[in-house]
Amino acid sequence: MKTKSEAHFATQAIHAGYKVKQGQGSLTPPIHISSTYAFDTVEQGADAFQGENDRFIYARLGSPSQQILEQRLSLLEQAEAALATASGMGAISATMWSLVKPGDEIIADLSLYGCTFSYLEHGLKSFGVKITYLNLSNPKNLTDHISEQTKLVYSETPSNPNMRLIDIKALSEITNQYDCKLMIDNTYCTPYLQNPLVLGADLVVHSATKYLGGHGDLIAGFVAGSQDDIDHIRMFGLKDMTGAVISGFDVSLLLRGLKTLHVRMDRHCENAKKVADFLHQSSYVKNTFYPGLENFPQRTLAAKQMRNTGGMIAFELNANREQSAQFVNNLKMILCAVSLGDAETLIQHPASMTHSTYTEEELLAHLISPTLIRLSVGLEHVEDIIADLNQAFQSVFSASADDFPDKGLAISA
Ligand code: 4LM
Repeated sequence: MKTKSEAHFATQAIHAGYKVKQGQGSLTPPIHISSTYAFDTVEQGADAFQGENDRFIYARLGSPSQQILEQRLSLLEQAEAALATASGMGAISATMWSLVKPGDEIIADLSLYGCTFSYLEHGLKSFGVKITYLNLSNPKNLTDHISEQTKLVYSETPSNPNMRLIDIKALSEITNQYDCKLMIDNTYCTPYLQNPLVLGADLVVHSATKYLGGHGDLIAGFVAGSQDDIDHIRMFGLKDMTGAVISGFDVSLLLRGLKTLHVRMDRHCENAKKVADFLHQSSYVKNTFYPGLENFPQRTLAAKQMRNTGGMIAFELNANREQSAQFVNNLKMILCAVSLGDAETLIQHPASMTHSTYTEEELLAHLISPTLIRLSVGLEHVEDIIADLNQAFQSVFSASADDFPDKGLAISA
């Protein structure tokens, strides 16, 4: 048997960071809910505050069960260290607030999760940080713009909701020439499918609410990177600025979710490929965006940096916005909900929901189509997922099926 640090992903997802003797033999690590930790003496407390011993101090700085989680997450992302937070937004905001100051520039990709966009646009910008949005799918756009003022380059890949990829290695070769960090949101892929740090990024963030938890019963996030960066984010962005601390109960749920991540992701990918093929072949669908499709424009990049093509699909119907909403409303098993990565297949209309933080003009400028539909393919039997999509197509389009004989016949929105 290999040692823990050399073990395969599945083994680390189940064992890393915890030995049963730490928990008096309990298979499941104990939940620590204590808010504070007692010292033997004032001197011992003083040393703890100076980082001169490894005593726990107060739960805003960590707890024994959080430490297990963080060790496991750092191994899965092949990072020196990780910091768990109360939400994905907690990880993103604690990290950015720790790394930039007024006058600095953040360059972000055009297409971002709605609340990340809102945080940059309405949060950091109003504190004097310059925010520039570029199409980072073309690394030349970064080369042409980056300067000494740029301290952070930020992107999701694939992007939420429109599935654009960015080349992590190519961007890191550019940021490495500056005093600038590359930060990647790896929520859509999880560390099972993609490791941004291995590809050259400096920091990776996640909404652990999604695939990592996997059961729609917690909100959490994490950031991983070098020990120095994580120490700084913990002691400043988390402790003093956001206070976005993960609860002991959510630590436990997340550790449970991680144990099955690899098995669930394999099935998410398998189901999503079949659903994407179905959508691609349907005459009711104008465009299907999924990295596993033959006609996906960035298929080569997907094969280079992702180990599989994931469970998220975006598509546009040969229909206007009203008919697209009607299609979603006619689904019977598939649930109309935000969030993603759960066992249940979830569908939503980004322009109305997750990305309603963008104005109509901003949606277009940021390459987010107002008629785009986002599908998080779940773990139900794939034939039932496809049957539900099919019956919703029939109920919306059957009366006018003859109007949609060919792919590519778009009715303008
Ligand atoms: C959603 N997303 O898309 P918390 N990064 C990415 C995300 O998709 C999200 C977050 C960060 C959705 C939530 C309603 C790529 C969230 C933020 O929700 O704060 O854990 O993660 O449906």
